[in-house]
Amino acid sequence: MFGKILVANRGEIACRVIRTARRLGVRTVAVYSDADRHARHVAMADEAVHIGPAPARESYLVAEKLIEAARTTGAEAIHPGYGFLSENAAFAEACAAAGIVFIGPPPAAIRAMGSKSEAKKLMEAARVPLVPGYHGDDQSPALLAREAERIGYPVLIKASAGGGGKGMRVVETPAKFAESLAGAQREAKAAFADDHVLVEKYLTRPRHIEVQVFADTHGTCLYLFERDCSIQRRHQKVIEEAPAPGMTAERRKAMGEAAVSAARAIGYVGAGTVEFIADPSGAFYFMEMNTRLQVEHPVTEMITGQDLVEWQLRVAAGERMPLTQEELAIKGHAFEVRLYAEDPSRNFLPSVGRLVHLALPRDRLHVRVDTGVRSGDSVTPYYDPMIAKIIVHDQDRAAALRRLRQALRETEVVGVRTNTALLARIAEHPAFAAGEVDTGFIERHRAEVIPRAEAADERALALATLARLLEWRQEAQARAAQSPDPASPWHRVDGWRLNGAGHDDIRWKSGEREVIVTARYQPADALDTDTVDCRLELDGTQMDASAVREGTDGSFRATLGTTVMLARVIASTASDGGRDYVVFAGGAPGGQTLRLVDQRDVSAAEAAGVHGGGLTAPMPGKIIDVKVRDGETVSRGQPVIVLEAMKMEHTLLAPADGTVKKTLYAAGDQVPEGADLVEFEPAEA
Ligand code: MV4
Repeated sequence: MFGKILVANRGEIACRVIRTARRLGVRTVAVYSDADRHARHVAMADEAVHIGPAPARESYLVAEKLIEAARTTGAEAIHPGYGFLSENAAFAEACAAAGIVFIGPPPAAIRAMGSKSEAKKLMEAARVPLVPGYHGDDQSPALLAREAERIGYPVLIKASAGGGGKGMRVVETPAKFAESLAGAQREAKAAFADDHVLVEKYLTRPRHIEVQVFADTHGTCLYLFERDCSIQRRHQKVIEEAPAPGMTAERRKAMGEAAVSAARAIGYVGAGTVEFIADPSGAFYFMEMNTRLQVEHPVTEMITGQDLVEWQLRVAAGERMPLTQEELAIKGHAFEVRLYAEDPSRNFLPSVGRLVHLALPRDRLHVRVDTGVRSGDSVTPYYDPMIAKIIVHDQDRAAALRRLRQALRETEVVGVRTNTALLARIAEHPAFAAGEVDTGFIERHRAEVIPRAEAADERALALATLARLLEWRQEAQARAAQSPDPASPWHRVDGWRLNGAGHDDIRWKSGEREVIVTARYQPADALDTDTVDCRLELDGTQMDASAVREGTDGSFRATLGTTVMLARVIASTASDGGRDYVVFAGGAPGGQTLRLVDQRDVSAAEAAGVHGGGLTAPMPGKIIDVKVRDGETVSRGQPVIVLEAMKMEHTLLAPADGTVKKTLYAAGDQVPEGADLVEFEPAEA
């Protein structure tokens, strides 16, 4: 076993690898960019090496810096994690050339799976099932059209060099084939500098089922069963589970053996995943192979009781795998959800900012949380905005789903917008509970699972008001303590009025709605900072309300009418300077956000990046497409600019009907956050 390894990654996967290495007595070297100087993975490692500026292309993607860091610290091996250089054959070769073990597959295996069409040829030879189709070198339109006829419509045209759904076109009828082919070839040329395409039978309502494989250097190759990753949004996995709902033992064995054949066909070593697409009948077909450990590997670990990073370290050190195929078995069911900093109300645009408050479910028997951040850390625009993976396990799918719902109710994030509500709505959805999962699930149920910016409910308004009143009491006590006259009536906070019972009006904004909550008090003789007793009036209703502070984290025990509950309300200052109060209390997962309205409040439009007459960059990135011309008339919501940031494409839309006066950047330009991208004249101007 290695004495010391370098972890060439960041975030949760770096922390996860370090955790296993530490358990095995292997010392660890972390690497970090300027943005990660104080990151969790740096604190967890035995030593750490600075590798450059925040942008990944200047740090985590610079092979020489990673190899130099391993050399100077005496690390014998490098674990690449996932993403970054984990599937870069040249990096794997550079490690070997430097006498450093690359913890992963041989470079030739990485290359073999790098091209879609090459991979399919290898799979065909290994008798791994492929979707009926054509992936030959003859790319003449006439031949491709004949092949489409042979396959039978609808067909799918895919870019050979593509991936992740890019460069795919569904063709329903022969009449549309030529035009779709030309479009797909143009797109493939533009995106991948390679216009080769393949044509396949289009599978409707497919499921994404992948098989974890593992091979050592002693000729053993086995499978650790399957994961269902069909719950995706725009080719980003959202919820993964193992085993796959409805899987039969026979099909599990067939898929496992097909996956092992695929791995053997390319001389695989280490952890790998063979992805299949399955149609409603259960027939499955090779899609692609990932030559790395995947984000969702924990669900496999939970149902098999194995630590796949330990297996990686042992196999890379030349050891045999710890178990045989016969010794592996499935126990129970596991789910993983990916908690992302993204804003559902802005088309799931990544949401960057400081994690003012982060409360994740406690690690315990049935719950595991893999994260690379802590409260106070920031989600930056430089890297994938995943906050944490929440993994649950129990004896069967229904029990595991109950654990997942509870874990999501315990998840609290303030400071960035998140997809918590989306995750909770999917987990609560009857179709999901019934195991009716396929890649179209989110789109099919979008009205129920994609949260809208809804106004906070009455309970949230009351709880936020109680929190504000408690805050006032603490502020008043602090002022009194610093005053030469602590008993002065000016320090009272019971809404005292010269000519009437004490009351205060607190004004809230939630969604498009503004609400005033009036709090009426009984005269109090002493200033008590930890309790509030009042009568609340809002929306024409009244309720007796009280709060007793519990702890210092914003928690309090509240009584609203006859209902008693534990609530937590986190106040924070938003990027536009306004005060937001996020209410977490037995209700909407993800919390409900209220803006405290005071006269200095800025307009919502200014906060949303639309000001004056233009469109601004919501985060730093590269312009990859300008979809409008100067002088063009556009309608509200029309795509105007496509910006690449945080490994994703973001389409910026026209904020209103109007005219594009001038586009200020061209495709290929790098733009900073807040840069004006378009001079825009709203129609009503
Ligand atoms: C398909 C398909 C339907 N029929 N191939 C999407 C990206 C890449 N992983 C392959 N993908 C698909 N290939 C045929 N012949 C539907 C998809 C697909 C998909 C596949 C797996 C997971 C999510 C998906 C989302 C949309 C489309």
